[in-house]
Amino acid sequence: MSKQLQPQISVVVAALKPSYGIGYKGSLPWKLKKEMAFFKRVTTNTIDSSKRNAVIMGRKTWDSIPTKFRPLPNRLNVIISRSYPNVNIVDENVIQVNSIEESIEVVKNQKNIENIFIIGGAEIYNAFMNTKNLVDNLLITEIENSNEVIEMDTFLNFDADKWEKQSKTKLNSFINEEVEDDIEENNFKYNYTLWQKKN
Ligand code: NDP
Ligand code: 14Q
Repeated sequence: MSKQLQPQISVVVAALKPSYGIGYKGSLPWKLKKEMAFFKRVTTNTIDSSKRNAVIMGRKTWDSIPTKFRPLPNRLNVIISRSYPNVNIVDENVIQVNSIEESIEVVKNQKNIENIFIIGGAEIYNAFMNTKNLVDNLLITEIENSNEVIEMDTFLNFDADKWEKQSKTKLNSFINEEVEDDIEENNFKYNYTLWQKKN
């Protein structure tokens, strides 16, 4: 038996450039079926079949997921709210916590977690990304739009100068699959990208 490494922490987000809009009225500004399937694969798949991944999200993002699809299956779901007690283990798939720090602590105390994915929304992304050296990777689905106006009220605070876009080879090996380029769906075009912190 080999010694366990600490799980890496990765942000997973789909954002519309150039404003990095991610939400509208508590939901997603678009419906992208293949992007949703990518999100599901990336956050679920593990190399080691004896492990699972953790997904960490804000209370508003939890509320936005249709009840029949939550908790997100085959993943440990960690929900952050200021109105929760310190740590509340609801069942084997759901843990409630009341801080960013506690969300990481609780996952690190669980056995057999391969990866930690921060899945939204804006307040949670911004808190994780602005805490130095907390996030290892950003998996950003960069969406471009074909000139129509998309209504958005929630934005990612993303400073591209602090992060370095990695090669497609590195992205493929990180997610353990060969991604498609320039996917077109519902008048949107998008690409999956991997970013790491600059030194
Ligand atoms: P969040 O999902 O980030 O949830 C915010 C809530 O999380 C707060 O109200 C609070 O819960 C809790 N919270 C936040 N920070 C802390 C903290 N430091 N300590 C304790 N609790 C905390 O909401 P947003 O409104 O920012 O984002 C939601 C939007 O993002 C929606 O439109 C959603 O569809 C979109 N989204 C988009 C994604 C994409 O990839 N495009 C992915 C995920 C979401 P409480 O109020 O209970 O105290
Ligand atoms: C899928 C959108 C997405 N893409 C990427 N690249 N990163 C992300 N973090 C997310 C996300 C998200 C949260 C979310 C999930 C919001 C939501 O708002 C309505 C619904 C879901 C959702 C819906 C599902 O239907 C079937 O399975 C589902 C899983 C998640």
